[in-house]
Amino acid sequence: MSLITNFFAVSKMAPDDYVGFTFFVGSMAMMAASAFFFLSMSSFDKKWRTSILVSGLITFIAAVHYFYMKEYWAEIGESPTFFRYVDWVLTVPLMCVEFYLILKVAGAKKSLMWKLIFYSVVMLVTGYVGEVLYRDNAWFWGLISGIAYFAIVYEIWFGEAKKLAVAAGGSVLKAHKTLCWFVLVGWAIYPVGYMAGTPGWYESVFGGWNLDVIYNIGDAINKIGFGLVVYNLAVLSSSSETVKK
Ligand SMILES: *C/C=C(C)/C=C/C=C(C)/C=C/C1=C(C)CCCC1(C)C
Repeated sequence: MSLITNFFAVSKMAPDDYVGFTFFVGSMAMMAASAFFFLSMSSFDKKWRTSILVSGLITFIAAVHYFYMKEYWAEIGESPTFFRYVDWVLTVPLMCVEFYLILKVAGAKKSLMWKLIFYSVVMLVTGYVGEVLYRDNAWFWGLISGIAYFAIVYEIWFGEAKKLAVAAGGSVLKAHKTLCWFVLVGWAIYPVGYMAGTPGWYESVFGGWNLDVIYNIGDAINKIGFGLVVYNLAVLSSSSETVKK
C-alpha cells in the first residue's frame, strides 16, 4: 500500500482498542511536531538550523513509521516489531547526532558521535534479536542491550560528552543536562516495554502490561521532548545573541 493511501486508510477501531488509539495519537503528535520544527527552522541563526532540522527529521521519520504501524496493528492485530525497530535504528542514531551538534561549539569531534551511534546500534540490534529471533533467551539479549544502553548513559553523564558540555557552559550545559535526563529516565521506559512483551523471569512483574502502549508513550516523550529541548536551546542562544548586538 502506498504511503498516501495508508495515511488516509480508515480501519475500524474498537472503542476499547487503547493500543490502536496510542498508535493513532502517536502519528498525529509526531506529524504536528515535525511541522512545528520544520516551520520554525528559518527563524533561527544558521548555526542552529541543522539541529532543528534533525529534531524535525526524528519526529518525521517516526510519523511515517507510525502511519504504517497504526495500519499494521489495525489490519493484522499484532505488534509491528519490524517497523518499530527500523524506526528506532534511524531515529536513535539521529538523537546521538543531536548531542554532537550541540557540543560542537565546545569542539566535539566526529569520533564522539560515531561512538554514541555505535553503542545505540548495538543496543537496538541485540534488542531486536531478543524480541524476535531468540525470544527464549530474551533476558540474555536484553542484558547485552542494557549494557550498550549504559555505555551511552556513562558517556553523556560522565565521559567525553560531559567534559565538552562543561567547557561550553551556559545554555548548552543546561540543555545537555536535560537531554542526559531524557536518556536516563525517558529511555528507561523501553526496557520496561521489552520485559512486558518477552518471556522471562520478569514476566510476573510486567506480564500484564502492553508492550506497544509502553513503547508508544516512550516515543512521544523522548522524540518530541528531545526536539523541544534543542528548540529551546536555539531560542535561548539566538535571543542572547540579539541582546549582545
Ligand atoms: C525514539 C526511539 C527511542 C529513543 C528508542 C529507544 C530505545 C531504547 C533505549 C531501547 C532499549 C532496550 C534496552 C535497554 C534493553 C531491552 C531492549 C531494548 C532495545 C528495548
